[in-house]
Amino acid sequence: MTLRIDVITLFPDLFPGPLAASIPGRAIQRGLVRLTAHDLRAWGLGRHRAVDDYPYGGGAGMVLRPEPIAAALAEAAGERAVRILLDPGGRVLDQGLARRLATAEQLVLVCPRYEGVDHRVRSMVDMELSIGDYVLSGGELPALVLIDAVIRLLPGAIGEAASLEESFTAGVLEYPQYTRPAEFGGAAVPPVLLSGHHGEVARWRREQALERTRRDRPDLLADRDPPTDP
Ligand code: 9D3
Repeated sequence: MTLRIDVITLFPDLFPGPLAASIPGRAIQRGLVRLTAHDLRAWGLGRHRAVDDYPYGGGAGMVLRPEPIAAALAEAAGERAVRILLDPGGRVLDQGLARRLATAEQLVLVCPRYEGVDHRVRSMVDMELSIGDYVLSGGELPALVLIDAVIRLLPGAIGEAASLEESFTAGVLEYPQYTRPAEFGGAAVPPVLLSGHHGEVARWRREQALERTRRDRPDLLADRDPPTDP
């Protein structure tokens, strides 16, 4: 099954951008996902294809008008599409939500620019999503982040072993990884990794991952589902 992703943006040239490389690039090439960027200006108003205007009540900057976005959504979004407005005030994207979005048939992403969109656009979408609490210049980078997070969850996007490991270790930080050389600048690779004892390696990695999580991201452990009984 192919996931359709349609992006509505004033800067369609930003797509696929970094998604052309590596894992998402291969997923696009293999047809796991069909990514289309639509130029919002195609639905602009009048001879100048206007998409924005001054805010009622005054204030700095310009606001995206609702009509071009409504027309773009009517054309790009199918019956079962999940319509998403990228917005700094939206729910912050996490791995659980990315997993849910990866099961959709179609995602339609609306990217704001300038001071954002007319408030009435919010009633045209199913959800408003942010990628974190910092201010960017528009919704395109957040859309690329969201698409990357979703694509790698599509069946066949990454190897089965990597996929299993990723879901098995979800909710804790990674264990420390090493490759050659066995000693670098006085720092040795932990001997257990060279021991060939797979059971001990697995236990060491679990302990290290939990320890790192407790120290650096205790919030992740608090949010985690309790372990299930075997
Ligand atoms: C005047 C108030 N500003 C909100 C903090 C207006 C505004 C600033 C920047 C409106 C939109 C933007 C552009 N940002 C996004 O479109 C955006 C975003 C972000 O800036 N940070 C994190 N996630 C996202 S999702 C979309």
